Amino acid sequence: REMSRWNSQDTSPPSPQENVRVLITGGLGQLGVGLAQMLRKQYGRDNVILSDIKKPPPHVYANGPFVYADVLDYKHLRELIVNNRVTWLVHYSALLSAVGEANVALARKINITGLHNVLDLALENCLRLFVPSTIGAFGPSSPRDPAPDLCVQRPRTIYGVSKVHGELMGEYLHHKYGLDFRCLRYPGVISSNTPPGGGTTDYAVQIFHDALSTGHHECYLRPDTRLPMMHISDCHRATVEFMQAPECQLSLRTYNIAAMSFTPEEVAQEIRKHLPHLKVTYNPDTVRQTIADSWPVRFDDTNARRDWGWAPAFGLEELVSDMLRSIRDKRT
Ligand code: AKB
Repeated sequence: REMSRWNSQDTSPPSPQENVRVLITGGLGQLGVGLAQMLRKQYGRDNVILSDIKKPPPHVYANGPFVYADVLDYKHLRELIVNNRVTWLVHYSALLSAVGEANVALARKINITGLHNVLDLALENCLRLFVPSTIGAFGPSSPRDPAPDLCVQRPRTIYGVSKVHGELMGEYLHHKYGLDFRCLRYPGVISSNTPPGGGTTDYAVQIFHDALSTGHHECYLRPDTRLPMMHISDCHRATVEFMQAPECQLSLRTYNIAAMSFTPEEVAQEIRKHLPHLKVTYNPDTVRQTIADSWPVRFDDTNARRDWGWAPAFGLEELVSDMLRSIRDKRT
């Protein structure tokens, strides 16, 4: 294998002049469209290509290039990378925690076989590769409050197992062949435009929509279930800043990033400051409650803050005001 050109001791972040060309897989999930928007502002509209296996809504076509790409189709993915002179790959295709438990075989295929394709192609084509990991990469035997970057990781979901596998494979290929692998462990991500799909933290998005529509949210987790969470704009900014960080600043290849941690009852209380009549009832479902109980309640992100300057902008108060305002704006 050829050594990655990113293995050289470059010290400056890639600039638009270096011709960054990004391909985002799984681009129609919760995170792809917003990340593409942020990257397009910096690198140009046509240098960021969204891809997925679904047909996008018209506004996605209108805002920049979109192509069909199935991460299980190695040859087609290779063609896309070569023909489009791709230099960065952001790999967002994955089945999340709850939906993964409902379809383990499919989750294994997408999250593990799909990842292997992407890793091979990144190595072959000297790409800078970003793969998200998650709070779900930890399990009941991990330290939970806080969970550090390096500790025991024995998750009990196929999603978590596939993410630990991704972290280890990427780091292995980095050390052995110089692959420029970069991985952030995301908390639950809260967004107003794009719904999450099939995760354990999804209630923390739905509660805002319910608060503004019916005024009643039925929560599938217990009121005291504390989990790390983050506003989507912090998540996008962390991803872009991390991708731009000079290699010499990275003492790790997989970092925790944190912003806040809250329970369903705490977020409901904060929403009630704006909508006093919000009613929340609790009907914990065994699968998602068991998953949540095995995840960290807080993330230690000291290394990300020290190495590449990570700092979140949104706490719980700012998150709640922003979510209510932007959902309201869309409804009017
Ligand atoms: C999920 O709940 O599965 C995801 C995650 C925390 O990775 N949102």
